[in-house]
Amino acid sequence: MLGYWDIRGLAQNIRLQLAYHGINFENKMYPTTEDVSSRDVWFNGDKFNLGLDFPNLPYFIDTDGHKMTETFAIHEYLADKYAPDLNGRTPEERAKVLMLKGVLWDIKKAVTGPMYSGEKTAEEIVAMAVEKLQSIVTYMGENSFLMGDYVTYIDFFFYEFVQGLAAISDGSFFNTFPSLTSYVENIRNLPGVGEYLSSTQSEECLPFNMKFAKVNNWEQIK
Ligand SMILES: N[C@@H](CCC(=O)N[C@@H](CS)C(=O)NCC(=O)O)C(=O)O
Repeated sequence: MLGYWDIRGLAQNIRLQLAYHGINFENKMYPTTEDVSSRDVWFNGDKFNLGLDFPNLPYFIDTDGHKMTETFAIHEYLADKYAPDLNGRTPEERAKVLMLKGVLWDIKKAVTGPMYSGEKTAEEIVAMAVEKLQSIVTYMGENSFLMGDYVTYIDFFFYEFVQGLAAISDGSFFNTFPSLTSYVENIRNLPGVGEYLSSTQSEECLPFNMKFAKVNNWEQIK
């Protein structure tokens, strides 16, 4: 079971990886309406009742009872268990995946903050993201995926990030980084992923951020 808010947020990347592994998971979603009390279902309900060591969202509870939180720990656990190459195939590759994880997390945090606070417009946020992502796009070059011609778990995270930026830029993000157009297609063509995205179970129609976010919120997605 994957637990998260009823948004894409930090969970869609994990949902995509689960789909890639062919796992038919329970997608537990906690409500986040504009009414703050809606979040009590998590904060005053499951949060401290599931036996999680470090209660947070997203969490993952495996069929054997193993329970965990932390987005990247979940990515790495699933990779270890179902497709270890997703963590990188050698110590050097694994180091690079970790490096990309650190860099992309910092950029995503920097870009997501203003979406919630409203201190920047969508255009300003995209401009900031473009500046920060230039090094990533250069690093990727003509690769099919971030690390080369093979997928790693950080691709699911980056794909989601790119999708979120495309959604608030009316596509201009892809004009700036045309190579990301084929990148997105490469992810969608991965086994399990395309099927998941086009299935009725797909959560792709969910908003990226919570309803109270000033940019990229429910209204803009509709
Ligand atoms: N370090 C955690 C951060 C998780 C986090 O910030 N979760 C936010 C949503 S993005 C939340 O609302 N958590 C619920 C809580 O604090 O109980 C991770 O990477 O998973």
